[in-house]
Amino acid sequence: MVNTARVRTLKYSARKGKGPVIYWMSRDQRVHNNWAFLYALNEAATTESPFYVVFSLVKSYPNAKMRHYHFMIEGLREVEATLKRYGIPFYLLLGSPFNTIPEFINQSGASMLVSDFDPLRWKMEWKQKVNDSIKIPHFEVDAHNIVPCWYASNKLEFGAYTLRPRIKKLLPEFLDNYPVVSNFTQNLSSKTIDWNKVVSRLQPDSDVKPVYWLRPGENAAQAILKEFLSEKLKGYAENRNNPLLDGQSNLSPYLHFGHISAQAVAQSIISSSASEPDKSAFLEELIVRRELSDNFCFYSPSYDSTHSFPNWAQETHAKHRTDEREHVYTASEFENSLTHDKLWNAAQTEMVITGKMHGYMRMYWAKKILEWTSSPEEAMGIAIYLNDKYSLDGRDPNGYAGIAWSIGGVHDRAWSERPVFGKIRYMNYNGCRRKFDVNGYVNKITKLINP
Ligand code: FAD
Ligand code: FO1
Repeated sequence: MVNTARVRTLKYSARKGKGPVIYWMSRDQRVHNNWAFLYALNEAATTESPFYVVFSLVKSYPNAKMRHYHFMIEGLREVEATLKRYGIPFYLLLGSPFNTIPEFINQSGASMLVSDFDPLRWKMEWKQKVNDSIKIPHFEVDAHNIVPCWYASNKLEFGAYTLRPRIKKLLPEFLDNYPVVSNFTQNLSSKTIDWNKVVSRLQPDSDVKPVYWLRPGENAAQAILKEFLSEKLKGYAENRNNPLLDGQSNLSPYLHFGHISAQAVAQSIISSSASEPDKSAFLEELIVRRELSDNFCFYSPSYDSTHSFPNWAQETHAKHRTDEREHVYTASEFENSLTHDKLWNAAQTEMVITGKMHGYMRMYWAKKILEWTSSPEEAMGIAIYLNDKYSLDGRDPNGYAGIAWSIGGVHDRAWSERPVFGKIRYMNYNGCRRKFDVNGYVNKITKLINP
């Protein structure tokens, strides 16, 4: 029922007995359209074993703030309620997975562990440590990519142009239909979670407040998708790069936390009646660009450092390292929108206030950080720090790839050489003015500050 190419064995061990099958939910925090969930459920059903879902909530997730924990926990509350309806126990474990998961496995007498794929280093470290202290088989399922990351390519891809043909060829095999969960319910139950107590024990940094313009969770994600299909897909190819229009889908926080399946989104786009140019423009981003980011993080563990830049970019940065910078700002000047450039300041303010900067502005935003810092290393550090701290969709492979593209030419080619940037693709204020009404965007953001 689950294409075996989506599954890889992280811990070889014979499965003994009929103890519970555990789905350790982490990246794909949803019940429906989730291949990791379905694989574990099916393994339990075929051996008449109990099926439990667990989530290990860590206090110190890298640079995560109240804004992110709020969005995620609201989504997990919905997961708990949905699983209760299916009679599937859901356990929220507090602490680092390398302690909580082995402990839960021992206490529950589990016979198999299933987790969902995530190429981020700290996630892979979690799993390595868990594997070192368990004796049961551990399978990992790629429930995030349409074409499983390790199957689409077994190496670091140079860019969209090298990964796209591989994905296109495999799509028909992996755009298969999800089985419906309700055929597999079991009538077990788990203690209802006291979420207020969870949040008070978590005490996440409240210096970055939750946002309320996007409702978290699986149901809200479906509503956002429905609105995109009916209101915004038409004209997407044109509108998506204009920061004055609300032309993007706003799906990225839901995709980041796994509240919605990219495969299900793709299937609804493909079957919609929108024009080919609009559909292919969106699918290029949703499938090729997004799955290219996982390829980048999976095969380039230094994805959050300049070591991940291609050689031509490393050379050009080395050559221009001592170029005179017209402006140099500190992290706090950037963070507080205190540069000389009102357009850049507006983009930063949009991210701080709403938790989501417009996609076009993200490129300009990151490239100017390269231009106005004394080194590419410092630029990477500041861009990642600010993006992870304020963006709802931060701490994501798309972010590390997007910042490495902007600052280090990852997945891009060399352009005509100039000071500071060297051959890294350049973007400037006048280029933005040619594309959209800069003052209109600045005014739109100013209204956010004084509504
Ligand atoms: P839509 O235009 O509606 O796109 C739909 C989906 O396609 C997105 O949710 C995303 O999953 C995917 N997608 C779109 N553009 C890209 C892209 N360039 N690369 C990879 N996938 C893409 N995306 C994040 O999810 N988290 C981040 O932290 C993040 N940081 C970025 C930083 C920089 C400097 C740059 C240049 C890009 C970054 N992106 C990031 C990629 C992209 O800007 C966002 O995915 C997009 O703006 C999210 O808004 P949306 O879902 O409304 O976009
Ligand atoms: N994943 C977990 O398994 N446990 C957590 O406590 C957790 C917290 C968290 C906070 C902010 C954030 O942006 C992501 C967080 N994640 C957590 C990971 C998330 O579920 C995604 O899997 C990855 O960030 C995407 O690669």
